[in-house]
Amino acid sequence: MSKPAVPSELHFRTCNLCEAMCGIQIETSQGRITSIRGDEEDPFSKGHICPKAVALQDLHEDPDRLRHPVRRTATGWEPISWEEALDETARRFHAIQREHGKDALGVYVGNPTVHDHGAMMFLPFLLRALRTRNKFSASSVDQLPHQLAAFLMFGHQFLIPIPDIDHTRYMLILGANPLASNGSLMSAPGVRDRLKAIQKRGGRVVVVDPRKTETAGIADEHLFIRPGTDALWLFSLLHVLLEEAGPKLGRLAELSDGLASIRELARDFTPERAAPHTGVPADTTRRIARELSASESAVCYGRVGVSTQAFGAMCQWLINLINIVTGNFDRQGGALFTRPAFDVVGGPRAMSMNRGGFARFRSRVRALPEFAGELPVSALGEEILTDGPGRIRAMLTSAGNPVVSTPNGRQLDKALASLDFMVCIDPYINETTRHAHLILPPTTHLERSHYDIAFHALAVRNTTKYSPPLFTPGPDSRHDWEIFLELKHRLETLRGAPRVRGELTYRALKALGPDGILDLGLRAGPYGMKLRPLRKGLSLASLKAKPHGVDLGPLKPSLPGRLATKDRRIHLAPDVLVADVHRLRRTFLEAERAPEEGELLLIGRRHLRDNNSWLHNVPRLIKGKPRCTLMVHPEDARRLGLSEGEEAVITSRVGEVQAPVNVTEEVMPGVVSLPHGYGHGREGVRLRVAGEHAGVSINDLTDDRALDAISGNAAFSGVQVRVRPAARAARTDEQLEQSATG
Ligand SMILES: Nc1nc2c(c(=O)[nH]1)N[C@H]1C(S)=C(S)[C@@H](COP(=O)(O)OP(=O)(O)OC[C@H]3O[C@@H](n4cnc5c(=O)[nH]c(N)nc54)[C@H](O)[C@@H]3O)O[C@H]1N2
Ligand SMILES: Nc1nc2c(c(=O)[nH]1)N[C@H]1C(S)=C(S)[C@@H](COP(=O)(O)OP(=O)(O)OC[C@H]3O[C@@H](n4cnc5c(=O)[nH]c(N)nc54)[C@H](O)[C@@H]3O)O[C@H]1N2
Ligand code: SF4
Ligand SMILES: [Mo]
Repeated sequence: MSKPAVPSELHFRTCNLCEAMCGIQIETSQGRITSIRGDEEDPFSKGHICPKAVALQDLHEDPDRLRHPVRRTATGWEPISWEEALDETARRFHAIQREHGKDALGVYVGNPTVHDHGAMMFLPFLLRALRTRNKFSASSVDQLPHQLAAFLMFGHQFLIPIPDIDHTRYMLILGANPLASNGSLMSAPGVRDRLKAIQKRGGRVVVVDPRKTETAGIADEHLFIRPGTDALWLFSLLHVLLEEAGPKLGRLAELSDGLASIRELARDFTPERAAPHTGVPADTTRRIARELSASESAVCYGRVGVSTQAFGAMCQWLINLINIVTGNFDRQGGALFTRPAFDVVGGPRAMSMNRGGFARFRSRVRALPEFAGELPVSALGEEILTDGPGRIRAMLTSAGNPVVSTPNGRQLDKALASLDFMVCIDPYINETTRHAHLILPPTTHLERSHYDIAFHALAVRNTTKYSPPLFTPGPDSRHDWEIFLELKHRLETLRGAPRVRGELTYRALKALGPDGILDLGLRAGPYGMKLRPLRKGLSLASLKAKPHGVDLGPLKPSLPGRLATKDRRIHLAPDVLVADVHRLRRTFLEAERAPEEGELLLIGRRHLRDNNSWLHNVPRLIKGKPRCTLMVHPEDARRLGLSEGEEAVITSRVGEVQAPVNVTEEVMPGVVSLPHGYGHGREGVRLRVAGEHAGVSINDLTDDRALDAISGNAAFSGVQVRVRPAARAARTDEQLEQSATG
């Protein structure tokens, strides 16, 4: 039984389950949690939490969670010691790389990594020690287009403009549902109130989404858009802004290059030509452009729905351009860069994230471009399954569940099952880790200290907060960062790296740990104590003295100082993006191809009580009405002979799944929606509760060949599918069988 590290019974910390960074207050009694509530004194979240916060306790206490490393044997999973597990991992990776080359090892890193400063800080050390080019992560099923646009326009992959939701008078939201997701690349706890406050100030919220989401439900206006056509719509919006009102760059005019090419590019993208494809009437587009332009302040924001599509990078580029040409960039009420206390962009080199880099090498099979040293995860399956030199034969995954989170999950299942050796750093035996030879489970969130180095840098207000561990981890447990460091050290030793230097680095890093690095980063940061003890400012110690966190004020203009391009200018028209516009023209304008009659396009969705694939084992969150349903518009349901609650078979190029139908006007005609993160019914998954609510995986339908051609990000939005009633399918199969045998 773990003992509380802090004697008092009230503990203040930050929930790390999503990007909102809610302050929570955890009450314990005799080493057990008795309640989890919102912390009213947290200067950022002011008491807000969502129903997921209680999962922190349930995950910690979950009997299915692994407490020590396990090895898969012919007769099942067997516990083994940490020493043995770490030694074997390093030894097998080393042997496989020696025999088949360094790229024979692949690595996939998942989303929870970004929610743990230890993992974030030590991952680069591990990746360097793995020496492979076959690095993949959840970035390429998520925000890679944002990173690419930021890198090309502002010079750093994490110089991502954040909507100033608390001051804007007009917010145009595309492909995001913050009421379910609690905001993304826009950490904003209590986002519903923040959106309502825009309306109370006399402003407007407009949502553009193929589904009338919870967020659309509280907006002033909702526009249906045909999935995958946002780049075309955004271009037509830009067209009106440039042709009617004219660009209003203000002081940014002096700092930007490429406006003339943008005007030229936007010339033929009229709302009238876009309308048949997007489904948004031309006069509505013109009106929205006028509203954006006339508003005292305004911001356009687009997230997963416009990032995970065939023109993802273009969408993020256009969104930045719209904010710039309306004069809302780097300005209160518009889109601004943050100024975080631990500065991953402008801090000392050793503590900063790399700025990015594009297409310096390509994947072996399909020649997809790298970004920041990573390859698109859509290529992972084929890199394992396609013979030839450089084929991946061993995998390491950490905090990821690519079998259900990345496209063509069945192919990846098959690929992972064929590996010579696989190791997963993960607390659960799930759809992905069941293929592992060894699983190395880390400590839980409550056994670690916590600091959001990523999300403070992506938040709608500058704040900073440190959370000490709530429970002391047992002697037989390891943090993610410790596992990373141990593997790095072992691999380097096996390769014969200089012994003394290797040992010294290892000991120094171990002694420093994430909190040591955090302290150095805070001191060196913009609010830091700068190693001069008498000067006031932030350090780890000063943060520890403020258990609710510290407010550092609203987002403020920071240009040109914050730009990271070599010439310190904004690149409005980067070559890579400009060159891609012909693809948009070819796809829509030149073909003049309107949507096909009867075409069905699949989109995903998130629910407030889900968190990607890994909270379905929490009984308090999964209970209630089944959520893994296929939303179908009544007109389509009628045409296809589907009725409420009936099972439907959904088929795409890569697979087929079956789910109950929910007939609803929430989705637009021609669009169907399934949530992602389900599909726990696969053999060998050890999630007892999730197994009872298994659902099916949308990523058994999404296509590893459907990509944003520029960034390589998966294009989940608008997968072409066919849908038929399961009953009829069964009947036809039966009839077919009868006629075959008869
Ligand atoms: N409760 C909960 N919260 C989460 C998560 C979770 O799984 N559950 N996941 C976390 C993660 S990892 C992330 S990245 C964030 C994501 O945060 P959000 O981006 O807010 O996530 P979604 O709710 O998926 O919103 C995407 C929206 O895009 C719409 N959409 C789909 N296709 C298109 C299209 O072609 N065009 C347009 N305009 N819209 C489209 C969908 O209908 C959906 O409403 O959420 C985070 N927070
Ligand atoms: N169709 C479709 N697919 C999608 C999306 C979509 O909108 N539609 N969204 C995409 C997005 S935005 C994302 S971010 C990805 C997520 O993709 P992934 O990151 O691959 O998947 P998760 O479901 O977040 O799985 C997290 C894994 O980490 C483990 N884990 C949890 N906490 C820890 C920890 O502290 N340490 C370690 N070592 N492991 C931990 C969990 O057990 C689980 O196995 O999914 C993507 N997939
Ligand atoms: S909104 Fe996110 S950070 Fe806040 S309590 Fe819910 S899961 Fe945790
Ligand atoms: Mo994500």
